[in-house]
Amino acid sequence: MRIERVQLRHIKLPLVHPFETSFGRETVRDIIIVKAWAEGLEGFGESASMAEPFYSYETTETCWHIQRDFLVPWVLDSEISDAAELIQLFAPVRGHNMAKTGLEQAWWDLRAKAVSRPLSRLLGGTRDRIGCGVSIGIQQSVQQLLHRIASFLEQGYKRIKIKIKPGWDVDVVERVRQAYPQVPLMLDANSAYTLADIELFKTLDDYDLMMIQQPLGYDDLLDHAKLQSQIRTSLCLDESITTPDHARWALELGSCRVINIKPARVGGLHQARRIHDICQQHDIPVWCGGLLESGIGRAHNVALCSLPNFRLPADLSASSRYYARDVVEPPWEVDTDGTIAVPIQPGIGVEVDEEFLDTVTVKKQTFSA
Ligand code: OSB
Ligand code: MG
Repeated sequence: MRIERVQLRHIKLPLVHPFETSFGRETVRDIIIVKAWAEGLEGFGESASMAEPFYSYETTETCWHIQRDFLVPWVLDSEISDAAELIQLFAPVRGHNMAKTGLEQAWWDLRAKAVSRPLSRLLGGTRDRIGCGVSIGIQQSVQQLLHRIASFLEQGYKRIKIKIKPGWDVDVVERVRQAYPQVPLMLDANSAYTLADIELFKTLDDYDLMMIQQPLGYDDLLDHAKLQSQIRTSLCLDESITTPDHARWALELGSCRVINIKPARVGGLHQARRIHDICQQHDIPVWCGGLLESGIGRAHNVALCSLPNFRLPADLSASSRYYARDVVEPPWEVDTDGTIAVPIQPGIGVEVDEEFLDTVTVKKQTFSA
């Protein structure tokens, strides 16, 4: 398949609720939506970057630069017959996985439409429904957190993930466990701690947590292995796993017992599937994380989650939990049983609302072969 035209748009989508983590507070999502044309078809992908380089070194500006000056010209100059070729084409650019993901996903959507298959099935997925968990940011008070947890459990979400940071950790977990002794619960520290905090993690062993995500350095594997060997609770890596090799290293070192896969973080669906396969071979479960994606990135995440080793609930919520209006039709809905249905239409399976996209676009550029 030869991509004939690519359009990049930087959108600003206001969040209905600010999202606070140990690294900062998000109120608007700055995302790049990628549209690509080939063989009379249109495909969409998303670079789920942030405005600031706090979760990852990439920003919306660096994504735009890397796409405009390198990736887009290369794509427009090439015949690409499978995703591995696309990964090879992009390989000279080191890192910049979010920039790569937007284009890679647009290619997958085109490919799935060209063969008239749902993206999930083209990837090798088998599930019809995906179990959803919810990731709850740091709140103003524990009272407010408990209130939000109650509301999400009522909506059917299957597990609760709460963000922690120094000063918002053990006491909060204690209060949550008092209120909800049984609820499947996990924590995400987004790299806010060091090995010097080991006693805190030993204390957290008493709270029957499903896992603790990325407690230590954002690019660390070794200290996580040391921590994992001294606590009972499973560690899960997010930020540290940016390539299939990192997944392999983490498993060989014993840095974690679970891996969170986000296509945006690892350079797209092909690399995400490779990490899924490596983990499956090691009998390590994976689950799909999120970056507050628009409905387009969410569609790619849903398709990915249909693969068999995605054995734990994803950070996938309904569109309305993030945005007053999503960029796709229909918006993503979570059923009362806490699951999202995998679309059966060809490609990503949702329609992109380009008229609405125009109203939230701050920059747009089209490139032709
Ligand atoms: O660490 O998983 C994370 C959002 C922004 C940046 C990092 C993370 C998150 C989330 C949100 O936890 C998950 C979602 O999309 O609902
Ligand atoms: Mg995380």
